[in-house]
Amino acid sequence: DYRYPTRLNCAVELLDRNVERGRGDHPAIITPEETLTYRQLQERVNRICNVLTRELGMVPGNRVMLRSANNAWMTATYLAVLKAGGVVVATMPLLRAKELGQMLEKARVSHALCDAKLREEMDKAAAASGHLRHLAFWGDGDLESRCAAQPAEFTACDTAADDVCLIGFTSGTTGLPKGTMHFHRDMLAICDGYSRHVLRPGPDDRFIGSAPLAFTFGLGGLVLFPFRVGATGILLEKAGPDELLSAIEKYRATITFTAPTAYRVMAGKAEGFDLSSLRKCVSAGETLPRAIFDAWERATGIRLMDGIGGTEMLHIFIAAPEDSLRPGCTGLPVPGYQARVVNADGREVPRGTPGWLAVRGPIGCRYLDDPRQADYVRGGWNITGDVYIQDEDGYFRYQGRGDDMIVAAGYNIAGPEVEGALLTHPAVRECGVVGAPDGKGGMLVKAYVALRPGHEPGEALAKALQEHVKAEIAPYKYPRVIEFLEALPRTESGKLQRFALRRMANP
Ligand code: 3SK
Repeated sequence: DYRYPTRLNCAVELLDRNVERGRGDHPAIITPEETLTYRQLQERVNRICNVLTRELGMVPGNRVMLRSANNAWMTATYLAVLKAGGVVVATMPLLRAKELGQMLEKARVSHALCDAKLREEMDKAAAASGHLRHLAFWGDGDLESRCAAQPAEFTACDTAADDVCLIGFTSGTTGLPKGTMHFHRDMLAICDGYSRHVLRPGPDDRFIGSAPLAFTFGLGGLVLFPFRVGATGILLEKAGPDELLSAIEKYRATITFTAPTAYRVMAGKAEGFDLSSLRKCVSAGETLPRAIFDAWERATGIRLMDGIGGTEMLHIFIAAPEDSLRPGCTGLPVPGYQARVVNADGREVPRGTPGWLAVRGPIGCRYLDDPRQADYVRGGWNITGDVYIQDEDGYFRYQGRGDDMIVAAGYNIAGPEVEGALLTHPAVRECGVVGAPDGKGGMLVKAYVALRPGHEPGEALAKALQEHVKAEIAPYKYPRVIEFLEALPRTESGKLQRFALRRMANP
């Protein structure tokens, strides 16, 4: 049941309650640099709240951008913004100034807190912003010394359960990010839904994973789910498969949250590590191929728990508990959610027929000032971009993406955005970007490029174009493969036939 009191501050429920209930001395977060108990984290959060409200003039409802890899300060600033009644606008560490600028403007961000390690792009975006008034950094001693001068007590803002507390950005198919708004109660609902009913963690669990806290998959799996039960989140700034394996061994992690591609690599290296602490492993962010499920089970004896979620719905809404999971299927709707497969008119199709996945539940999909709301939310149902089949017995089976998004290595990448970056290179006349099989059960970003006169196709130019994209937008979006064409397939009216490119890329 997802009923909450009308006045509710999720930071109080997730953090302060642990101290009140005797978990004050239990580790809340462990990082390679520091371990903070619930009491120590509460103290840091309170000091940041005081900096925000007394020094930086933050008032309830202000939007605060956060920019950092996963570490203790990122967690503390996140909770502090929530506790002080602000609205978190968390950003992926790899984003560039252009992408940050779009978010600053769209969300009318007034304050930003940033790890000094990532200051370069933040400074550039801040200089161009018409809304940002206060920017503070940690890691260079600034926020640290401001905090030291503030009291360790703070009375939480008396927020409503339905006050917006998070604007999570998701890349749209056009590459223009959509902001999805979430309430204080939503942050608890994912804990009381997916986590409680499917994952079923206990207070001695230690959660670990690779997703940034700016991605709600990471936020839930590494902070909200453990905190709801007084458990521990292990945060790594660098969390490639090797770092993850070493950290599972070192910190005796019990629950992992990462993408199938990471499990594939880790399965091949697992032999060299003591992974005996692991109990449950969650796979999401992209579809889980059967071969990876089998490889992980062979390597660890653990059956991967697949799931599909979305920034729009905050976290996973279809999954299966260990005792009813079925390899090859994503699972069943999380208790409290409904899912169905619909046609283009929004009508449910017969079982076994592919169609669009539609979902509704305790968390609504609310875009920030975006006309696409009417396309993606119909009658309370969020129409996801995924094509699914529902089996006779109710299990949902993934078929593919139905739009221009490419899901590669756990990232959602909008083909048109990569095209936009390529087109700013002087050699590129036209281009199309689609997903292509990576030969290991996943997808990679592939670009088809036609050149302007005077430019020669070849490896050197392909490399230059890749570097150019990395400098323009978040580097993980760069095309891993570039194929040169004389011209791109177009309709009579001149529209790029992306489906024809998709066919070429997926022979
Ligand atoms: O499936 C996903 O991509 C996702 C997105 C946001 C939060 C959680 C998940 C699993």
